[in-house]
Amino acid sequence: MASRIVCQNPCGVSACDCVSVIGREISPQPALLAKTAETFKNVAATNALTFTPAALRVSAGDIVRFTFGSVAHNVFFVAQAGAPADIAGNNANVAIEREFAAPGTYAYTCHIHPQMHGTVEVR
Ligand SMILES: [Cu+2]
Repeated sequence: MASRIVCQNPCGVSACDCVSVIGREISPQPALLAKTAETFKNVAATNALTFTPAALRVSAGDIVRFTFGSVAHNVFFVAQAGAPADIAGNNANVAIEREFAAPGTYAYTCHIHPQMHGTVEVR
C-alpha cells in the first residue's frame, strides 16, 4: 500500500503547484519509507521556471523532495563526490525524493531550462 505523505513545509510561492502535487498518491522508494515526513525538505520546480528555494540548507541524511508542476523540468547535479542521482527526463506533476548523505554544497540545473539553477547545502 502506497503511503500518502503530507507536505510539512509549504513553500508559500503562489506559482508553485505544491498543493496539487502533494494531493497525489505517491509511492516512495522502499529505502525512503523509513523516513518520517518531518525529514523531508522541499524544492519546488515551478511553472515560473525557478527552483524555490534556490538555495536550500539541510542536514546530512535529510531527504529533499523535488516537486514538479505542470511544466516539465529535470534536475542534474554538478558531478562531485556525494551528489545524488540526477532526476533525468521530463518530470511534470510528480514529486521525486533524493537523499543527501554527505556534507557539501551540491549545485544543480534543469537541462530543459538552463537558466534554472539551485543549490543544496548539506551540513
Ligand atoms: Cu526546467
